[in-house]
Amino acid sequence: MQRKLWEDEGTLDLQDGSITIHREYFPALKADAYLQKLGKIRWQQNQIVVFGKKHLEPRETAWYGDNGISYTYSGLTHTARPWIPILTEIRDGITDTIHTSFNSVLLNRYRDGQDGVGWHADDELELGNQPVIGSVSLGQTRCFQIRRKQTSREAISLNLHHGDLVVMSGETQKFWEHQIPKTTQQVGERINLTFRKIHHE
Ligand SMILES: O=C(O)CCC(=O)C(=O)O
Repeated sequence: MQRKLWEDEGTLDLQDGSITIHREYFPALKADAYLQKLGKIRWQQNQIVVFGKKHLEPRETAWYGDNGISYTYSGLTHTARPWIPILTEIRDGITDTIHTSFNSVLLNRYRDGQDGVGWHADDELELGNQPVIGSVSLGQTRCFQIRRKQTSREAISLNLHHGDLVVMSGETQKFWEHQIPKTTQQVGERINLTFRKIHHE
């Protein structure tokens, strides 16, 4: 059930979490150039196991980061490829803006409306206690939904546009989950980058 469509810029105060949206963080021409370049990296569509059954993820992904960084979700361990200049440029800009450092980035490529990501929280142990996640949207506008874990089925929807930056912080991953639902609307490619800090013991 859709409760609210958030189209503004600024911070969505979740009480036990915080999501800040920087609209057009990258101006259109810059965002166009990033989209074009990132379309050409080596994308892969992984097979995941959900409730014992194998599925292809409904999107393509790529994972980059510092040497030795790996990340496990949905039964898959991803080993980071070494940073490439376009990703360090984007990473360093976000770090300057929000004063948070990142050692990895997970990229998602939604080829059309049939690609998406289901309800989840980025709450894996290796992300630490109150992870700060910087998430860049490039390409087609898609709806990003959040809802409180367990207690409510109501979702807050945010349309994420070309060049927007979303920062999730505080207890967001502990108490909230998010998704990019599939859509029957005609939408083209969207690339999302989520910058993260992985802690390896
Ligand atoms: O594509 C998005 O905006 C969200 C991606 C996401 O939820 C994730 O990488 O964990």
